[in-house]
Amino acid sequence: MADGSNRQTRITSSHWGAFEVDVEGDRIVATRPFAPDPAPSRIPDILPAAVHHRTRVARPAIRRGWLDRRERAGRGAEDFVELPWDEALDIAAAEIDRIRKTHGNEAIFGGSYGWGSAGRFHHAQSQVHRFLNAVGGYVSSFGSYSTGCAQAIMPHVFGVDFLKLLYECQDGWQVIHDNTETLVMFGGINPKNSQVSMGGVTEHETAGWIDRFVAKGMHCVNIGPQRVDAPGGCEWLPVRPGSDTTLMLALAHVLEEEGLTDRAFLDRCSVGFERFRPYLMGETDGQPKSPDWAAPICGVEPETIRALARRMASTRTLITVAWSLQRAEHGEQPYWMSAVLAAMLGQIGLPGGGVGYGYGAIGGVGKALIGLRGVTFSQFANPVKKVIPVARIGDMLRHPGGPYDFNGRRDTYPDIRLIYWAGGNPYHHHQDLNALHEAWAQPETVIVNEPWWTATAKRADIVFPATTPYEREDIGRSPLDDYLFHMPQLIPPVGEARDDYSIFAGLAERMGEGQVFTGGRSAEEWMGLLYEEYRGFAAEQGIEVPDLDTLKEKNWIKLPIQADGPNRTLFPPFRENPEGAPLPTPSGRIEIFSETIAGFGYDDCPGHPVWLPPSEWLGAATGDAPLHLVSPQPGDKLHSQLESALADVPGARPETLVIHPDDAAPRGIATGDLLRVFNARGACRARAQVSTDIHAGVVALPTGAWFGDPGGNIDPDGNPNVLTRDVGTSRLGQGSSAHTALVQVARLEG
Ligand SMILES: Nc1nc2c(c(=O)[nH]1)N[C@H]1C(S)=C(S)[C@@H](COP(=O)(O)OP(=O)(O)OC[C@H]3O[C@@H](n4cnc5c(=O)[nH]c(N)nc54)[C@H](O)[C@@H]3O)O[C@H]1N2
Ligand SMILES: Nc1nc2c(c(=O)[nH]1)N[C@H]1C(S)=C(S)[C@@H](COP(=O)(O)OP(=O)(O)OC[C@H]3O[C@@H](n4cnc5c(=O)[nH]c(N)nc54)[C@H](O)[C@@H]3O)O[C@H]1N2
Ligand SMILES: [Mo]
Repeated sequence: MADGSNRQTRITSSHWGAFEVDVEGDRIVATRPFAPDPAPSRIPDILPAAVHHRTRVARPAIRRGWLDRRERAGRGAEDFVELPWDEALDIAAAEIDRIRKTHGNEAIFGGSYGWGSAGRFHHAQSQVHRFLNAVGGYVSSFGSYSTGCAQAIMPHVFGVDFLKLLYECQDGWQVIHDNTETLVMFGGINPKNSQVSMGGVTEHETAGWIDRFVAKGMHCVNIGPQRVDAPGGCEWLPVRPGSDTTLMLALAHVLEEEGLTDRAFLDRCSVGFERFRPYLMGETDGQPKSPDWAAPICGVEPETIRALARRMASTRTLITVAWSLQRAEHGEQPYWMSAVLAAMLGQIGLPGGGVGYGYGAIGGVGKALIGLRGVTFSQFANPVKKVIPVARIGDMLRHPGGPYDFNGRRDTYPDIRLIYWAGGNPYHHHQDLNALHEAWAQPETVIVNEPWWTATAKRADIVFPATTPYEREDIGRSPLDDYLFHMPQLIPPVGEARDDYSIFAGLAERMGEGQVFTGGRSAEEWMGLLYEEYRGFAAEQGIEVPDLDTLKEKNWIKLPIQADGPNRTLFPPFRENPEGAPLPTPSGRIEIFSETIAGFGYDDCPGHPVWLPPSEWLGAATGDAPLHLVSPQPGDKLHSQLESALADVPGARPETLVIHPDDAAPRGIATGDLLRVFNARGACRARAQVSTDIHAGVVALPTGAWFGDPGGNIDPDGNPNVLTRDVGTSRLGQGSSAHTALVQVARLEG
């Protein structure tokens, strides 16, 4: 659409939703909300500044010490030499070839975790995996920083893949609205987080639904360290981070003591309650898990716990659990215990009852949609079978050949000589970044495709400038969303940036696998082919999707895939007939006690849920580190993306740390003060925001500030991962324990 000037306006899609983009010449000049979105995200506001930012990688670049002497030392501290594409690709291809021939493909780490960009063809992870498979394979990773621990524990409990549970077996918002009377939200349901969804969320509806729940009189309780984790109108029950399992146990104890447990449901639909009950009642360890026991641990009064338990037993109750609870040491326990509590309430399988995970974590959870196969680019099979739990990359680099346990198997870490990263930022996402920086010196070579000079790009040896989605054409589609987009190329590539596809095609060709990687097709040809395939799948399900030319013309369509009524795929039929429609667990029922897990013999994850205090929490606070740090997702962006432009806004950095007046006053801290946040692992700056919306003793610093340059003893912009601990959740889940950290805070003078 032209408006007389040379300004063009188009719609595109992103992880944070669709938006209008104004383009003048080769520049993005403005963005505006997409009209059909009832609650558009403001994240795109910063896009024009970010896309054309001085921190864009302009040309292929190779670190000087590596180029001259293949020197490993100096990553992150040395300057780069810019080279023409052909030369840089020659060097990288020869190096990958050398590593695979000398050490085998098991020496290449291509886990390459990260969100990259929305858009189905130019999905960076698919591209890097396809390339590495075409040249012999790579060490991959299992799970995610989002839900790695849950993905390990929950299949033992309900039998199904955790993501399938979320997306296909949980009630949609309408069913909750129509049936739930009490909504008990551990970790809240935060509309800030539901701004984003992998691959996009077009109609942001989470906030609207919670408002409707409150308006209709549903009792909504936000249980967590921060009031702001749920919208206004919800009751806030402050708890100390890491202690939710004790509150859940105490709720279960009240049910048992007051005869409120649904024994008939437990008998028909679960196994192992008789093994769990003696622990709950204190027969095995002399300690009943009563409200009086839990109160000083979690910070909730015994009478409040009793009243909540009675309310949960006497009304249609849905327990929801945020993903943050399992991104913490022993994160398996609150996840498993919430399922046990829901089973004791006996409402699993009833509309609007039972338990659900990750509502609000991303915008797609709760949208009731008919499952439709997506647009996917084949990654081929990986000839290398080595897989590490994704958040154990630091351990892998520190302990080549070292043993570790994971979900019942014992394995050894590979000896990694080359890391290839595309579409992620480990110097954003990993814990204990100072330790990662040390471990990062281990491989011989690090190659990164990135649009921006992130902390990860700066710690690479070879950096290839990648395009952003606005500089190439793509298809936008998420299985958790009911829109389909043609994402037009809006501007030419910035600098000399190339698409990941073209970068990998160039490398594959030099390694003799060009034909395998590209199949002889251009990106445009692939898109046409994959789109036709997708149309075919949709047609098989009776859903008509226009041809690509029509979609290009329309820019976007809404798909007729809204599901109505309760989701009946798993729990309702099981509840109706546990013998006829068993769960895919070993017993066919909900596993309150798991023989499988007990058989692993892990003291950090025994056969039924238990309270295991984390190594760092308020119960273990010290004089040096007396405050619990939670590091939630940032409200104004997605992870570390677009950060360099946000950081330009005067006063925006360092990041804001929320602190309770009781903790601020003795330290002489007022809102706006510059702070030093520190512990034995590191230190960063932050800007104080004193607020009663946080539990005393807890501080919150969002993720996403770019990790600074090495050598400094304080991270200037406030990246919380200089403070967090790099340990697995347990030997079972080995997920990230980002939310388990104690810190000290002081005013920074001068
Ligand atoms: N302390 C703490 N740490 C956490 C968490 C926490 O709660 N607390 N949460 C964790 C979670 S759940 C997650 S998911 C992770 C997120 O961690 P990441 O997903 O690694 O973070 P992003 O900033 O989204 O990184 C994506 C990178 O891809 C780049 N990119 C974008 N488009 C393209 C493209 O087309 N091609 C290429 N080659 N690159 C592209 C972006 O510029 C960006 O640098 O962080 C984790 N870290
Ligand atoms: N705007 C925006 N939205 C995002 C993202 C983003 O980067 N930006 N990232 C997306 C991604 S990748 C993911 S995985 C999801 C993550 O979704 P979540 O894991 O649910 O999100 P977090 O922000 O880590 O944590 C939510 C809240 O949990 C609370 N919390 C922390 N520890 C505890 C605890 O022990 N007990 C209780 N009860 N509460 C606790 C904190 O107060 C925190 O604000 O968010 C997604 N949404
Ligand atoms: Mo995530």
